[in-house]
Amino acid sequence: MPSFCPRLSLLLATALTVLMGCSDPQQDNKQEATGADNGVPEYPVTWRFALEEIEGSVQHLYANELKQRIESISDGNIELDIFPYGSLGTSAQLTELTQDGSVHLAFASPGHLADTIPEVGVFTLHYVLSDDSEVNRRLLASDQLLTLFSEPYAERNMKLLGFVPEGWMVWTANKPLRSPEDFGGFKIRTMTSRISAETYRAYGADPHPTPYSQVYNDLQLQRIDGQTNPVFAIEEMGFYEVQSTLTFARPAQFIASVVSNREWYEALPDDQQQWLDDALADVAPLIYRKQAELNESRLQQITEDRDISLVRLSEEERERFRKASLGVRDTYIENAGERGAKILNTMLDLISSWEQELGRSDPGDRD
Ligand code: 6CS
Repeated sequence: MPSFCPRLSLLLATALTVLMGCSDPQQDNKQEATGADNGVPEYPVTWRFALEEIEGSVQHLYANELKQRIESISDGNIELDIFPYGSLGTSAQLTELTQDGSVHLAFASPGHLADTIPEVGVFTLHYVLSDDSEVNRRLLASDQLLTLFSEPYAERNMKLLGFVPEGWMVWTANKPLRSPEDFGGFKIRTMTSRISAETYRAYGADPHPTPYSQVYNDLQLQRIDGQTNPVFAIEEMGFYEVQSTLTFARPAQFIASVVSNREWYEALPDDQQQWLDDALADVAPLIYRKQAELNESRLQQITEDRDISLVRLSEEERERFRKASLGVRDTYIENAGERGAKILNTMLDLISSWEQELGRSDPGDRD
């Protein structure tokens, strides 16, 4: 398993120098990436897309699909340059690079982003999403939800381009985690926002918010007892090599947002904006299927590679966690205010009405 930290800062410094040059990065990058000097685009132009995950991940799959489509829809006029995790910086740094226009497109996960945009912390809350994957698909694609989020992103100079589900969060540890009591004093690595830590404090755990690149070493050196991520990530980051048990409690899905620099997006010539919108719309339905396939095949790889325990919680066990998690919704609303409350309530209403409409909430139909 590679360790990203030491080379990360050196690479980051080098990459930033290359990306930003010596003059005004925002002005230079806008002009360079729209190709619009004196209003006339000089093709091809290159857009930079920064990922929070390594090659082979869901985000990398998504970026490759987007690259294929944007390059074909634009007839080769747009080129997409993909920067996997480790080549530019941590999630928080990628958000800064997007805000200042050094990268044009990026992934921004709510678990890291919620200190900057408290409203997105809703995706770190447990037992909000449906057990029904079709309901969640509708929710994440709904215009109503995207509209509610567009202002909070815009206020931080980002344009929200869509939400991407990456699979259920799974707990890894050296023991089964069947009840909130099992979390008592348990040192769990969480993503870096305060609300991500609160979610586990509610179970009595001792949260350690850290960047993704540090998790493997912290597990190996037993500075933490466990962590949580979707299966594909547990495999590709090697976490399963240093943990004995995977507990499936389906508390939340890992949801990432795809963002761009807001000013850059708004300054794009109409045809470029249309190409981007069309390419994003093409990739959205595809990634639902691809992430599910990837999570499934990676679980098989893990079990073939190691004799690891898989623990699947019963509905009664999940219900105890759900009850213990409810107080964190109040903390979320305290942080995210009225807008956050509206987002949470809209999500709960939409989920409940689609669950009723589809009438498919039995566990057999779940992801
Ligand atoms: O746990 C994390 O920090 C990371 N997990 C995934 C699956 N993607 C990016 C994120 O930074």
